[in-house]
Amino acid sequence: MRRPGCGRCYDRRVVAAPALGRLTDDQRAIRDAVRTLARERVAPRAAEIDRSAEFPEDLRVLLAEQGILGLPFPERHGGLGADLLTVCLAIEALSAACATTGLILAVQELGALPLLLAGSEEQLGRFVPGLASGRDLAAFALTEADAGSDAAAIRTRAVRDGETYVISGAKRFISHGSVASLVTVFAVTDPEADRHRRISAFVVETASPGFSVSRLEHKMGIRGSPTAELAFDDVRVPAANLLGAEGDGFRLAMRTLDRSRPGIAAQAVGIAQGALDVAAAYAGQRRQFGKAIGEFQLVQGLLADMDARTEAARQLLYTACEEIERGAPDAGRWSALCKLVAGDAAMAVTTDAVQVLGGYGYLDDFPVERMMRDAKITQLYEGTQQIQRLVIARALLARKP
Ligand code: COS
Repeated sequence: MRRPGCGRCYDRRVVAAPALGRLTDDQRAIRDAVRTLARERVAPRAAEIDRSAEFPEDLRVLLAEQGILGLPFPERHGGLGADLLTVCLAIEALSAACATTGLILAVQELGALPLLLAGSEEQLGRFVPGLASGRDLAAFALTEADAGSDAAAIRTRAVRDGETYVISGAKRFISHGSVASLVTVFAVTDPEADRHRRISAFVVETASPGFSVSRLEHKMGIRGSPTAELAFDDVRVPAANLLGAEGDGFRLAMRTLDRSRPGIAAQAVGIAQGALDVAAAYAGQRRQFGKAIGEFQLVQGLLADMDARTEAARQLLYTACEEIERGAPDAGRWSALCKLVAGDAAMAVTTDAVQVLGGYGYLDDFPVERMMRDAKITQLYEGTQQIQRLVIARALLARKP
């Protein structure tokens, strides 16, 4: 059987979504710049990052140097002050080349959001410049082994002792937990309080004595992104690192996810677009029965459905970003809607991309099997698709008639 071209060269075929009239000139310029960077510098590294399962420190430095990690942060503390849609455009463009690299920006935003939403000026001044410059990475530590979807069930404790809190417990499934300098940790400060009032949020510096990474997970996809189990063995944190008031933690976690889930939707749209670009290029080249397989209507149908799913998810994502940014009262619903639709689109589109490539799609010579493995996580993290449905349905049922 003749090999249909070099598999790896498809990694460089991050083409692009069509231009969109709804974007501002600034948004379009940032999207195009990140897209070029993704095509030239990120895509050539994607297969090796997946194979080695090593965090791409070189690409973290690149994103920092290019100011991309500064996008979500206010200008007065060294960031670029980008709106949510712009951050998502950057995550989307990076993820079309490499989902692990797109996640560097998404997790930076997720880990920092509790600080950005509830931090005092003093706290912002202390922590944001390092994050905005990309010198420091942030992580978000809510989930525990027995508290995933039921986030209020966490057991990690924070006990006040003079001017410090002493944190003890363990966190699991923490993206960037082993490479972050700052981790936002959610812990129980008042075990007697109502389950949604027991929890508080703290910025923990990972250099603190008692903090350790107890294990790294071996994963199906996003393999270059370290997912860590964290141990807190009487970690002393200054009381000045408490975000908001004691008992605000659960609501702060929910408000964070309202704003961070679009980042995962953007990652999903990027993965879907990357897979569609490869599949369309392949269908134009691969010949069977004397013609390009793209000339067969069954293949055309696959490509058209992939495009429709990707574009529909993208448009919903952009609308959700605009709604959340304008302070829509049902921001949580918009956030859940876009992650639900985009995550499912990414899974379907990448699966179809493997189908278009046939047996070659199943080989790691081509990027689509990696994209299919990477897509799966977008249906799981930052709330499973079932949790997104629960959030959407609760918002509908809470509407006044
Ligand atoms: N913004 C502000 N407050 C919110 C909120 C939001 N988006 N969502 C809920 N709250 C408030 C509610 O208003 C409620 O307050 P009152 O007690 O004053 O009425 C309180 O928080 C509890 O809300 P709820 O009853 O909905 O909490 P549940 O324990 O039922 O949990 C879900 C709700 C399931 C939505 C939540 O636990 C969740 O999102 N789970 C998934 C967690 C997740 O995504 N984990 C991934 C971690 S990051 S990889």
